[in-house]
Amino acid sequence: MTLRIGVIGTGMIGQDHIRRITHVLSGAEITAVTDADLDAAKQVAAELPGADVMDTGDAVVRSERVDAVIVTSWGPTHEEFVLAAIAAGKPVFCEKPLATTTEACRRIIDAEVASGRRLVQVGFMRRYDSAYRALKSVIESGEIGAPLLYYSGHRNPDVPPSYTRDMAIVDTAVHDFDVVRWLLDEELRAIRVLAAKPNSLGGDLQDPLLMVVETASGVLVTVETSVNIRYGYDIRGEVVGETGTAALADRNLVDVRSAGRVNSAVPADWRERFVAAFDTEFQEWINTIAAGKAPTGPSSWDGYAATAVCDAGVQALHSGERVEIALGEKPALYGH
Ligand code: NAD
Ligand code: ISE
Repeated sequence: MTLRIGVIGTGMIGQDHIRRITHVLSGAEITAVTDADLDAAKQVAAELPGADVMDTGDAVVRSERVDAVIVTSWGPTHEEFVLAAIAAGKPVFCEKPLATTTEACRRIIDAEVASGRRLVQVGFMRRYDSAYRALKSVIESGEIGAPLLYYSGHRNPDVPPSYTRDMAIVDTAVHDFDVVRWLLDEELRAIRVLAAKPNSLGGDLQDPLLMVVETASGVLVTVETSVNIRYGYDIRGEVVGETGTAALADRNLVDVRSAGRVNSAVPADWRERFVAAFDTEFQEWINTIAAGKAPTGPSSWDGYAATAVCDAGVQALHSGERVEIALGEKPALYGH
């Protein structure tokens, strides 16, 4: 069966996902699109012979020609569309964040639990990256002993003028929070945020930030966000265990040695760095949903937990204090 997908939000990442589903992956087609800017949606649909342009996200969800929904609109709109998909009993892939407040994430969890089955997957694509998957295997193998420290470096060459200081946490570090929960298989319990000497290229932005996050078992995680670093898009990760360390290696296929120097490329942005991860993420989601199974990727609980760390992180940034994270009990629908 070909999975018929409706896309809400045809901006930058919406178009990128439509491209991969239409031209790279198999088993799915785009049958409906919408955007708050309808002309933009029409332009995207012009390249998609089978796609209807709908007036609203709600119409996409309700369309009889849509089996599953992708939400790639702005973060504050995610809750409405995810709840609509759950109400319609349709699987929904929501780009990060699941929602922009813990309360909104809780409402999504409540609705999904009430529906009795998992319908929601959140777009934390790092879990599908081959280097991160290899790092997780090393940790789980016990080869480096129990993890004690983890460093997560998240560097962007630049950010748009609309990027605010809180976004270093809620838009950028949200990926680091999710991936460390997944790598170490435990929740995060407290966060402190320190602002370094500001990068003069970032205008008034407090950049870089250094976050110190404690896991439930006491592993200390440092997250660095540097979002004006110019040289490229660089994602670092290193775990220090009791008897060894393991780090994401540079993912360049070729090191060039010439004129007394070693040179290797750095990705330009998240699209280039995670292109294969996004492809794997969507192919696995399409295969699972088309087979009539529940999604197996990051859940509403994962989206909620990451947003809860972000909320605490923003509070910690503003207050300078250590802020605790209380998630409450995890519903049985989301496993152990
Ligand atoms: P964007 O601004 O390029 O696109 C968002 C689109 O949503 C816009 O075209 C806008 O008109 C549309 N929109 C807004 N409100 C809408 C509504 N109510 N109904 C329909 N359309 C609406 O933004 P983007 O960079 O594509 O980001 C979209 C989402 O993807 C965000 O949540 C962002 O955090 C996430 N994102 C994830 C990654 C990743 O690495 N996984 C990377 C970039 C963006
Ligand atoms: C962007 O929204 C993403 O999700 C990227 O993965 C991240 O690196 C970037 O900082 C965000 O702005």
